[in-house]
Amino acid sequence: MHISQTLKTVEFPSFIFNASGPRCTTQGELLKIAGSSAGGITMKSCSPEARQWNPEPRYIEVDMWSINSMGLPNHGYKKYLEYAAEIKKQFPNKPIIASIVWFCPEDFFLLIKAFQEDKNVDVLEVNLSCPNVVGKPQIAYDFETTDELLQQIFALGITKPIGFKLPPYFDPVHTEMMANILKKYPVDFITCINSVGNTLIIDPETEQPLIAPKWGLGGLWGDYVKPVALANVRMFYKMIWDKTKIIWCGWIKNGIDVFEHLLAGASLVQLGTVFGKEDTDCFERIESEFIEYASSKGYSDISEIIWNLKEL
Ligand code: RRO
Repeated sequence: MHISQTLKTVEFPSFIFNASGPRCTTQGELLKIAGSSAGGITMKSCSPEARQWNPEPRYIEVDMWSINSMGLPNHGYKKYLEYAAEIKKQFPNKPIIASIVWFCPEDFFLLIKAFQEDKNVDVLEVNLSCPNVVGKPQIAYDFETTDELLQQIFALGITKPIGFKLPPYFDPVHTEMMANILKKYPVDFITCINSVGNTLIIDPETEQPLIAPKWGLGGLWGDYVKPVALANVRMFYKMIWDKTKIIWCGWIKNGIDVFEHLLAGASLVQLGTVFGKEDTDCFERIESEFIEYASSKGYSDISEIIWNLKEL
């Protein structure tokens, strides 16, 4: 089965790798991903200065779902430049994706320039959808601001593959509004979707929310989020397939989930919760489950599956 993929000029030996989220904050965690069968290494979303974790409990997971409010913990962007140098030294053939978060314009452009100019980072993923920082909105729900930001980003003269991590949209009219903005710029990829932001789960026994930060509100993943992710991938692909690739990030438990998302239009796949739970073994497991399932249906190349969803 042919499972390599490219983003602009960057080659991924496998289209399956980690999402910016669990187990990608420290240099040790990142090196472990690089040494696994993951096709690339996504680093934790970073800010200009280091940030601490939100207070506990900040993450609860059961079989069907997880809720998180980690709070964008990271070591500050300068550390991720150092980590990227070490990863590249040991694993020169694995692409490194820097995940950059928006706080205020000056800091944001400083980070984008730093990763653009760095010789070790291969791909820039701009996170426009973190739901867990008090007082900071999920930018990609504000279409006007997103348009202005993209205009300013591309004015910097970006040459590396660059993409944007989006929140879920629940109305195709909104998907279309965002697609129309993306189409104005040379966007190489979008990552669909971030968690469903600002949800609340209550424990009736204790009469408390399950997580502490932000009045109990947090980002939701789960079996019932997968159809939202699938719909976002399908609708975006329909609107922007000719110029922008889609990375799917959205509750993958097994190889068949991966197969479904390729059918909906994803070209690459990021693992989040499952990676948090199983560690790097999940990359090999899910890749071989996918290969077994796709081969049993007669496919020999992922390009034959992408956007091959049959109409009813
Ligand atoms: O760190 C987090 O709390 C977090 C981030 Br940056 C994000 O983009 N999405 C999410 O669900 N959690």
